[in-house]
Amino acid sequence: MTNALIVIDIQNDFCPGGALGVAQGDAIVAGINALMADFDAVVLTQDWHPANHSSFADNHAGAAPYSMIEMPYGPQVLWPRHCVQGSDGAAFQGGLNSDRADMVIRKGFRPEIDSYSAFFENDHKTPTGLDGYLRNRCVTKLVLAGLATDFCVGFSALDAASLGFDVTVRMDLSRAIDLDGSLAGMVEKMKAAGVVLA
Ligand code: VGL
Ligand code: ZN
Repeated sequence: MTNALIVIDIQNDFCPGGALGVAQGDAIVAGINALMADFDAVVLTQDWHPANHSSFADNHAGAAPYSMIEMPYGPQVLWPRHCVQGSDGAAFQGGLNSDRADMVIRKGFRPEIDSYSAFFENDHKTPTGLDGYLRNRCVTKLVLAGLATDFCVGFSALDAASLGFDVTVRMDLSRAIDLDGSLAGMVEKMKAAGVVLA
């Protein structure tokens, strides 16, 4: 059985001091680096938005960060501007062993649609290509870790399970934004989907 470690969005903007800093987001980096040796494949994801991205609150006149809007594909949280393509905020956190990555997958680069999941954009239809990459390498077992548990890690885990992968989320090596109970909600969804929470 071929396994892959999928490291979600360990980027400066999701770490303390960043535009969308997750509490203790940097505390998981050493543990993730240490885990890499146990895997056949290591994939890193990078949230990678153009400046005019529709998930940025400041691209919607009068909209407050963390408010909700209705997009053609469903409800969408409006975020503080983060992970703009090529910015320091979008770079991997400096301690992450990015040299070990076999593959870096970027997501959220279309202005009109956000992408939490590493597999599909938020319309749940547009693929990122990661499923094809993993199948091509005969990967069947995935372990996910990173930022944030209740958004990009969680939605990636749900999609991976529905695509038929054997999925574990390392909760100890992930940290949450926790917006209005979003962490508890995501934990329930992951359990219901058969994701192993470790
Ligand atoms: C994320 C909000 C917006 C994440 C990305 O990586 O969890 N959250 N963009
Ligand atoms: Zn984003």
